[in-house]
Amino acid sequence: MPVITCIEDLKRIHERRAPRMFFDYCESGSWTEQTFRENVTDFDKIRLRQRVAVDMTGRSQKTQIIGQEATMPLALSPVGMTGMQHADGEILAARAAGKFGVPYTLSTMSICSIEDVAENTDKPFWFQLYTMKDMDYTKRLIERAKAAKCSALVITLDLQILGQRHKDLKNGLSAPPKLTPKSIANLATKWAWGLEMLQTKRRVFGNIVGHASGVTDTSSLSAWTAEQFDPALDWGKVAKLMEMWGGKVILKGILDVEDAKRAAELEPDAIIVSNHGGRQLDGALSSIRMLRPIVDAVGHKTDVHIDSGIRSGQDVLKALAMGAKAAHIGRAYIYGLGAMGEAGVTKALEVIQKELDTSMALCGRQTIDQIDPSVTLIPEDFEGRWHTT
Ligand code: HOC
Repeated sequence: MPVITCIEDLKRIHERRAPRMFFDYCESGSWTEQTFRENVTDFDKIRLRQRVAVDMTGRSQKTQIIGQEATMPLALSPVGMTGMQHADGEILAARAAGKFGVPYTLSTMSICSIEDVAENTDKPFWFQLYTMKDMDYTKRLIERAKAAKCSALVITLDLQILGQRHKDLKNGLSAPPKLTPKSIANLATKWAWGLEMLQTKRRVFGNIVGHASGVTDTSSLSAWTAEQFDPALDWGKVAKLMEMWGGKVILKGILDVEDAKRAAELEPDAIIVSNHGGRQLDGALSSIRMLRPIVDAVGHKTDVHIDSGIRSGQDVLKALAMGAKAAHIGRAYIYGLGAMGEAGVTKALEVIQKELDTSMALCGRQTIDQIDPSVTLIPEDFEGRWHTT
């Protein structure tokens, strides 16, 4: 087994181990992938400020996220089809997160169902909700999440319709994979993945098949998704969903100051500055560029989190210094899961915590509440010079 020292190492193993269509699903953005790329490269433009001769003996990354204890200010994002990156992927990721002490968010578009994850883990997890035209089905998802004792509802707002991802269309993405000459040739080289997949029965979208009317298999699922996601979602409906849930709520997918103000009026426990990992509106600004303007506008009313582009503890530190209360990772833990299951997710979390700990120390900070804007050096025009007209 190679020595794993960074998230990039896990990504290389994931790429070798998982079928091409699922690795590509993880590693793609929409259209030209400009936003997908800039989510990462914009973090590189921000620098950290080295400080010396500060006592570093009492270091800790412990914090609270929406009032819940956490080992570090990090949560695992909902990722569709996680159970295709590795058999039982959602259960394994939830277990790793639970043992590590950070929140795990289960996607509506998961392979393992809400009940599967609840029965096979011992820590509460968060549930991410996509809103369907079929309001009865949406309500049932909320009821199922309540019955599973999910400790927060994450409502995604930026995917009423799907951004086009060229790789998924070219690969004929489906779960389980359709057997075509191309996919068979690729699957034949992925025997470890295949052996594990043969040992589980969880190979279809567990929250949907057998629960949503008219869906009995997954062969027509992308068409079903396109037909069923609610294009008419508006703030009034968001307020109703929050009321139906009645517990802690995070609104995900905010990238605009006006939307952030509107979201904050609903008094969620947090909002997530996000462009869906660059998978939706290609050409949108990176999440990290929009973080400070949104924190300045609504940070006094609600906690502001960030996702999209976080691949290291240094990225987490930069986001916290720029006002985020927590960072959410998607690809960074999926690489670990695809590489080596639960142990890989744990490895991803350990890598990020170590990077965060060391970088905080080298910036002269022992605890999360000592992280402030003076940790970072930001180019003058980082958020500026963008005009709507
Ligand atoms: C066939 C899956 O969040 C993503 C997910 C949701 C995709 C729904 C369709 O891929 O960005």
